[in-house]
Amino acid sequence: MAVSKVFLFVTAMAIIFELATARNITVGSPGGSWDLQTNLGAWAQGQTFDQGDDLVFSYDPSQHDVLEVNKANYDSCTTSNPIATHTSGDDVIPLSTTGMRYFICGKPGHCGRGMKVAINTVASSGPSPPGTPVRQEPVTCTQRWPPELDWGWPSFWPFKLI
Ligand code: CU1
Repeated sequence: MAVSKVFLFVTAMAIIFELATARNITVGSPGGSWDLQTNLGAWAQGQTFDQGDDLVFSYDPSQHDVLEVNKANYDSCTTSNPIATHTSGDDVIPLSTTGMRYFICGKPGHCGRGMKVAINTVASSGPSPPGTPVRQEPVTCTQRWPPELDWGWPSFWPFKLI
């Protein structure tokens, strides 16, 4: 019994730790974006992408889109046969596995003008640095029913005996 409680506690702490360390990483931010002006290669060099983080592409969907492609198509800016196409302007891409992933803009000429980014996701490396936004999960409450049975008369009872 005591052992299983310890196990539950450790498991719960591990889950909480994972939630607290997963980050939303917006491409190009701060100071840039998924656009033609930002030096996305330099931006990616300065980032660490941990497994479990979310990659966010935030952009004007009338100007740009996001294609996930293989390395050959990334290198050659080939927009046909992408692995995935994202067009919402606020695309959240979970980095659920480690390794390289490649993203280019599918609009004519944009990839060739530098709108491309290669993301190297690594195994989670521990706590986020201070000031890094954490993902908030909704809190759910469990309510006992009936709620007032434990302590006395139900509140709808018209008379108090004492
Ligand atoms: Cu673009």
